[in-house]
Amino acid sequence: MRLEKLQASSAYSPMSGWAVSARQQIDEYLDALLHFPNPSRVNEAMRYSVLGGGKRIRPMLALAVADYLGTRPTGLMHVACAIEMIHSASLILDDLPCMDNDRMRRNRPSTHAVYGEDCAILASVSLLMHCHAMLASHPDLPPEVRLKTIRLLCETIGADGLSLGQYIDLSSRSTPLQSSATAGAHHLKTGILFLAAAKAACLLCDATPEQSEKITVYATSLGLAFQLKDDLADVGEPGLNLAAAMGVSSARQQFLDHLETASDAIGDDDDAGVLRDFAEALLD
Ligand code: GRG
Repeated sequence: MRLEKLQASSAYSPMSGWAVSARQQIDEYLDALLHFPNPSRVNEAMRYSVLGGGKRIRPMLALAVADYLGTRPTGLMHVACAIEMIHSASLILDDLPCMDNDRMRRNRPSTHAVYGEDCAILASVSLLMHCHAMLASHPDLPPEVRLKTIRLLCETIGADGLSLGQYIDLSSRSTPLQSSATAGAHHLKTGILFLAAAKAACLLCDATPEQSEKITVYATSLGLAFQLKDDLADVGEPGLNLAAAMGVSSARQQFLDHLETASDAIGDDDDAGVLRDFAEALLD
């Protein structure tokens, strides 16, 4: 399929009705999931980090995959929002002085800058626990789907997933990586959570193995393209940067290659419109 198709005008562009309404639904759902009758300081820090204006890309991807599969099962918003909580928990940790040491996030002070390092770490751990507990206890998710989803999320976060990606990123600051290893770390730091959002939607929507395979390739390529786009904008700044490691023009070409792979995976029939438009809006 030609790349132009992926870049065609988008009903799902950031300002489209679909995206605006999906984001609003996600924001409202997250707010309700993080309602604590007698909030402690840790609860406040959890709310501060999650409800602080993220783009909600990962939960929106889960909704877009479900739309592609033609169903929005009960429990989908729960799972989509659990993934956003994991994303927020990872950003709290990433901003800490022992990691990226960033006092600003989303144009406002990062969680530890407001609540202190102790409270920020506890908020991150509590968010991770909260999302697993709420999935484990969701009455409308069949037990097998609950178990498989929780396992998927644990593997995504753990020592072979996000945590490893972050460790590789941090260690690369003293020992620079080859570009092939940087690409692997990219997948673990960013792509893996895109993939988890897509796979979780496949689980809930009972996708066929063939559909799951297509969506896996699509989400993996999208995650890699997303991180490359970020790196292209950040060349020259400290930290792991694939565009800097491989050279800007090769990185641009690889970005287009990932888009093409994503586009080819889902094909060009009408059903794939939602995923095509989502990719176009994300990577515009
Ligand atoms: C135990 C959850 C956990 C994680 C441990 C700290 C860590 C390992 C991982 C962090 C990895 C990291 C910071 C990846 C960067 C991901 C990324 C591209 C963030 C920006 O995503 P956007 O643009 O952000 O979607 P918004 O603000 O829109 O949500």
